[in-house]
Amino acid sequence: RSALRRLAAVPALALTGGFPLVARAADYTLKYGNNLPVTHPLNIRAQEAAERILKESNGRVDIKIFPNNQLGGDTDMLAQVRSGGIDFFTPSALVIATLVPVAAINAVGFAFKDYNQVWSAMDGALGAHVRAAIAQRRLYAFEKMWDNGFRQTTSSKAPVKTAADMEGLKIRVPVSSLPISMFKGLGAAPASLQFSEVYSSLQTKVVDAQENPLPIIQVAKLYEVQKYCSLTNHIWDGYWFIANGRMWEGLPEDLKTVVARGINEAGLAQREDIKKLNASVQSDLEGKGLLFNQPSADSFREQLRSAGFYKEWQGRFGNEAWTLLEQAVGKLA
Ligand code: X2X
Repeated sequence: RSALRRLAAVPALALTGGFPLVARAADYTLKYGNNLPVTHPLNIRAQEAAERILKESNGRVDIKIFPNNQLGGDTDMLAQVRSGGIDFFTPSALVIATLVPVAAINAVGFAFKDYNQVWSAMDGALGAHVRAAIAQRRLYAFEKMWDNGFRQTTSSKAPVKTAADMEGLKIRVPVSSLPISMFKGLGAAPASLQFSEVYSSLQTKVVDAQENPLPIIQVAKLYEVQKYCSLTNHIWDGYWFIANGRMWEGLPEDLKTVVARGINEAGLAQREDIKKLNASVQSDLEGKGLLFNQPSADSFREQLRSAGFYKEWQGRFGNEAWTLLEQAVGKLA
């Protein structure tokens, strides 16, 4: 449950003629947990948002950030934001899909061609459809999704040049059924692990490969335990900024406005950060020793089609969501 603190400092103020001896405690001290290192743009912009919200609420809303899986892995944080143990969480679409299945729709393999398609879909009808599904689980999803990025494949074994190179590959994927189904469809041997376990599982060779956007490979130092990076661009992934529904409904309207503005505008700035980072991150990672290659998507898409991946997920997501996706990206299968 969120700490709703009363104004303990009021009597002190009265005795000192309005000069505050004790800093006034916030009315709402809210906890936000996430799975990323503090150096990731998501944490940098969230910190800025927290400072802005504290100021614009005149000290009434104080958001405390717990980055880098301090409060547990994704599965734990998802449970905590549902129970009210924490107030905010930023699960990737893949992760919140364990609770709200349609949320994985943006992660359908090789669907989005570029960021224009991504943001017009996620800020438009497809995103609205997912937010409505999230609301049904008594979680509030802020309007603007934050960027994770296009996911790329790294390995300590060999570069992935075509779908055939996926055969038998021991690859870590997030705890989510869509990437499991997709990598099985490609012939790989995927294993679901929380992000908190990725570095060590690569280091100890529990798995040989993983897949993540380049900024994550950079801030989590995965280049230290991987050798090859294949620019597969297989999934576009983003973070939903979500709040516990009861906490959100209980917040006065004026504070809801301040919090939503702070978070949504920080999300838009974070998208720009990732965009800028995307221009330089590959050469930074090359400097750190990762060897890059750029496969064509054709063999992967072909393999997924013949494995029945698109048909299966069209059925699982339902025609309404699938039609919204295809309106944004064109026919998939
Ligand atoms: O766990 C991952 O791979 C990450 C960091 O991309 C997500 O949050 C899904």
